[in-house]
Amino acid sequence: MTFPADFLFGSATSAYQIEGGVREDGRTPSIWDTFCHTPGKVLSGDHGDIAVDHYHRWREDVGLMAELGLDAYRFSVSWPRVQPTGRGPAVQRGLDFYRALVDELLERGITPWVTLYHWDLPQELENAGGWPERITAERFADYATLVGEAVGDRVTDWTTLNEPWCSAFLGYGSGVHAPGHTDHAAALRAAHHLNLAHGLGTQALRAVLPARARLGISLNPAVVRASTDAPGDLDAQRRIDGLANRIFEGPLLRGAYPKDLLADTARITDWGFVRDADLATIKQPLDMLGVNYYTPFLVSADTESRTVERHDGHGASERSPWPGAAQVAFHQTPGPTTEMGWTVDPTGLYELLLRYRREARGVPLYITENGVACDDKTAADGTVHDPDRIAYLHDHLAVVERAIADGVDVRGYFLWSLLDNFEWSYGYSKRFGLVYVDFETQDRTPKSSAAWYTQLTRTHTFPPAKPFP
Ligand code: IFM
Repeated sequence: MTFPADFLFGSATSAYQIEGGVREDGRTPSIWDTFCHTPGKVLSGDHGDIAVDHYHRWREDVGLMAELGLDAYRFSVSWPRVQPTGRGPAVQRGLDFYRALVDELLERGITPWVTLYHWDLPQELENAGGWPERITAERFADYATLVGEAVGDRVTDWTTLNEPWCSAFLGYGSGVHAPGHTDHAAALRAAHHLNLAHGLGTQALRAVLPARARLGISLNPAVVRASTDAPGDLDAQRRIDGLANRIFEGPLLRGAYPKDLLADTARITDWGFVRDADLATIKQPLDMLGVNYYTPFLVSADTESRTVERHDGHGASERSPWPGAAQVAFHQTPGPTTEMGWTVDPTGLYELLLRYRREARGVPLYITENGVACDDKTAADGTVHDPDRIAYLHDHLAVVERAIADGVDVRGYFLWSLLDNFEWSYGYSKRFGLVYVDFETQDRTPKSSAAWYTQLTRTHTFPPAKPFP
């Protein structure tokens, strides 16, 4: 077999991107509802009010997962659905949705992986200051307890946060994500309070979950490459590595923020919001680490002061998401690109797996997101043929296989995403799904990549694939 018999093949989604039903059963607005309904924030004025109607079609969707032969399904819980104001008791109807989903998954032999936070902060908590404020991390721990008590008897695998970098730096730095603020000091405060939320949330979960529970976090670490070996370019690489990676790895894995990061950002903040006990709280033992990977970054020193339009491939903004890095320029990495404009480069995933073998010694790794947006079209016979996605998946999974052969403890892969869905500030213009969704009728059609992935999940051996064009 190419992959070990117990290697987990799954797929992932997130609540706001698929559920819809935003005003049902007591759910209140999250920051993404507010952001989407603010003119000019999301392409074409798109929003997640209906999304792909998973809130009503979840049973059919679990049926699709079973047909695809998925071992596991990673989904996120909508905080404003289960605790609408972000404080106080849970709304049982909201929790019932997730209880039923978990039961159906287990019934079909699919292991549920719960993510507590994938960016949909209750608006009321944002009104009280949001992630730049410590209280939000404390609220998160209460919310974690509610979800842990509701499904902890049936869910073993938990991640606290998905991609806290995006919440902090796209949400409060460049403003291309909700809540749309452009304040670098607030972004750094948010990063710390997200780290703290992970620590407090992990403690809260451990207090209510059985001992078998496995807890972790999903990061979107950046593979940062310097355009030359010149000292200025290497310094740009170091700076972005600090802001993208070590700002999370430092406290999570070593219980300290990197000194160079503190120095790089000293003009923006004195980091006085970090209290003595916080770092020990954040450094909780991890049962697994989730790695999300799409594309590498290429950086150089930039001596010209100019508006950078492409900071990170997450959307254009006049404000960089990178505090204290005005002198860093981002360049397009050579190679073919996806519909997101992201360069296809599987070697970056291999580098990350080696990085975490070293940095997170002894912690099992899972790829909790990897996938590709393609220009998928329905053919006259109703099928959707997506050879480019097959090529992308093949090439990325091939490096996972290589890493395993090289002794890296990688135990699973969650393909982003199960369904075409709401791609944040790009609205419905980008399709990442294994399953094509007609956004008018909500009809679901598995693409040819779904058949390819099914064969892989069943045989643990690569079916044929053409190279990425
Ligand atoms: O759709 C997103 C997901 O919500 C977080 N990680 C990246 C994906 C593709 O942009």
